[in-house]
Amino acid sequence: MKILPLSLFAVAAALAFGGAAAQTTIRISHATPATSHYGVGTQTFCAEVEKRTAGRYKCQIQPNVNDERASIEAVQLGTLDATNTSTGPVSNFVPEVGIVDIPFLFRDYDHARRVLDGPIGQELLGKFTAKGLIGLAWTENGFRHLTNNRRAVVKPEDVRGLKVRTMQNPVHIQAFQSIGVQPTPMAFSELFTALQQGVVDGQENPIPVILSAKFSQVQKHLSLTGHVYSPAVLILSPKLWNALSDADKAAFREAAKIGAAAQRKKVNDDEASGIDQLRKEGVEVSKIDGAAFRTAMTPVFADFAKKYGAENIKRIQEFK
Ligand code: EAX
Repeated sequence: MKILPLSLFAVAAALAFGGAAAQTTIRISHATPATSHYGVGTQTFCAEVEKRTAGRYKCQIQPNVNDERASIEAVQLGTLDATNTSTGPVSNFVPEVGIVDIPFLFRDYDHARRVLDGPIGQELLGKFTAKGLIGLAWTENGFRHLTNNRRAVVKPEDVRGLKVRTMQNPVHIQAFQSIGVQPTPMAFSELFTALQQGVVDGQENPIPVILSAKFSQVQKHLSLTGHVYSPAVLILSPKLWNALSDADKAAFREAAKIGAAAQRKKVNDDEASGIDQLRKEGVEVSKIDGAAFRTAMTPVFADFAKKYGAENIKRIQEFK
């Protein structure tokens, strides 16, 4: 028997069953549990896609697929249709995106969200296309904070010599090195065990991730460093995107915006209740001297300005 490509098979099946519209299942991954901010955002996106295409598209969501770099690769290859991922590994694929990973670039959530939803964010999404990826919308991971098992970190000196897992992100690695941290880049999938076994002393992630990954079981200290905003992005494979009609493309874009809003709301909620929750789970929480951390990173900012353009950085900082 000749094996039909899946899409032809779907059409043939639809015709055989009286011409009902074919249904396509989108396989979409995210790194954290289904109940986390990524889960909420992805489920909302999927429900909206299904609704706005009258059920012609629906999702099969894969939570806990926690090697984000591998997911992006799979989307690029077309073996996975979509992923909702932090920008952690993204600049390895789309170098220009590294600019949004610069520490202390965004003042607060409002600033970050407005930049990403405005012209700068849309220009950056446009850069994905040449790399065989469709950047559909900015979702959100959140401001990252440092946890570790050695000591309460308050001042930049306190991080010297700490072995900290970072994402596979060149900007983060360089920034941490500049203040004396020993960065150990690894996939999120390896992190819990690495913390448990003491392979690294600490890690840094937004409150929603620290909560949903249950890091309180393996980390003693949380410092509210908020050292960098961690954007996330909904990425589609061109294979899926190019098969969509213009109307369906508009439906997907709208669905992605609604998904992003739901994900951001979950980040807000987790931020509001999460620190108390972590305290209850036995984590010691310290506030930090933010200005001192920013000053300690001054030399590395000059490097980032060279790499990404001082003007481009200023444009983000001054965006109203
Ligand atoms: O996107 O790898 C990370 O630390 C990410 O923040 C996490 O997987 C969620």
